[in-house]
Amino acid sequence: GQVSTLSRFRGALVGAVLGDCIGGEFEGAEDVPFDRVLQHLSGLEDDTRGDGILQYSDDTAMMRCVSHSLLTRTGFDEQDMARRFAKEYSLAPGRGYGSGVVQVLRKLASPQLSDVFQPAQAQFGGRGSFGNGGAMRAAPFALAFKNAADVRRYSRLGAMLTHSCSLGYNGAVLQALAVHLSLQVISSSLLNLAEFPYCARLHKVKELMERNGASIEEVISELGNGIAALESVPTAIFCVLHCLEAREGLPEHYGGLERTIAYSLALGGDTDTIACMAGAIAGAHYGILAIPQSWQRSCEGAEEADQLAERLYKLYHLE
Ligand code: 8NA
Ligand code: MG
Ligand code: MG
Repeated sequence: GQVSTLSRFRGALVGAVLGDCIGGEFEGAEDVPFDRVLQHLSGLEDDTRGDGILQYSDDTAMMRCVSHSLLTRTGFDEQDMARRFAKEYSLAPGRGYGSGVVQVLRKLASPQLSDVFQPAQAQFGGRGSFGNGGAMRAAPFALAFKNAADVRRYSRLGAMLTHSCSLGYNGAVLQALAVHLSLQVISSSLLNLAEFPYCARLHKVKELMERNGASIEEVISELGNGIAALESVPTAIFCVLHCLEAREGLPEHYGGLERTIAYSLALGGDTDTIACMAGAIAGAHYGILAIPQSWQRSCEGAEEADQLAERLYKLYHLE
């Protein structure tokens, strides 16, 4: 049946948190056989393991900051968002942040800082970070703004607080636009998101889709599974599109969202972040009812993400 817009909003944020929490298990692993993925996932159905057993990482920690800031300021406020990133990091520095971004987060904590974009610009000898840390937290921008131009503009600025390299912030724009499209139209339109310099990668996504049976190895070698935004945002989009239909190696009773998360983990590499991004896009497409209750219960922060999504939904309709 029809998936309501509210259900899509909830699916997007809850899907992102689940990808992060569930994907953390395999972060950095080289290749992850499907049976290990399925074993990990079926473990979530064990009621004796307790609620919130899987903790979230930097991906969700920063995405919460983005949501809270957009809600509190009823729009984008770079000072407020920067302050929230810095505070979150100082309260919980052990969430698995990238090794470069922590320098930015420390500088953002300084009350003397006037230009909140400056610390990011100083990274990596002035080139800025091309990591996927801007993209991993970009979903709420699609939930706060209605038109694509605003989603583009504010997701870019929000990413530039830590990622000033164009590959870093354009990855965030691509992720936010992918969620934006999934909230309203069929996901095949994701392939039209040829945002420079990502268009070559998106053409590869298209090619792999047309090959219809691409192996895990081919996906990894052609799209990547790393911490660079260029090697993970198009990969996440591929995971969603590839899992629109049933896939060999995955249980028949799995719906599209379960397939998407499982498949993202099987790629190995930066599994929490790729599953987080794919989870947001898939969640926006399938809606909250497609996400197993037991998975939601297992993940720290899933319930809060659900509430934040509902509040963003109200904000979105207020504009
Ligand atoms: P970041 O800005 O520190 O970038 C991540 C890493 O990418 C850096 O530490 C560098 O190694 C490299 N890098 C980025 N830009 C440049 C550049 N211009 N020149 C040379 N090297 C560069 O942090 P981020 O927020 O982008 O990182 C996000 C990722 O790191 C997420 O996956 C997150 O979960 C985290 N993380 C990943 C792993 C993993 O094994 N995949 C482990 C721990 C943490
Ligand atoms: Mg992480
Ligand atoms: Mg990661």
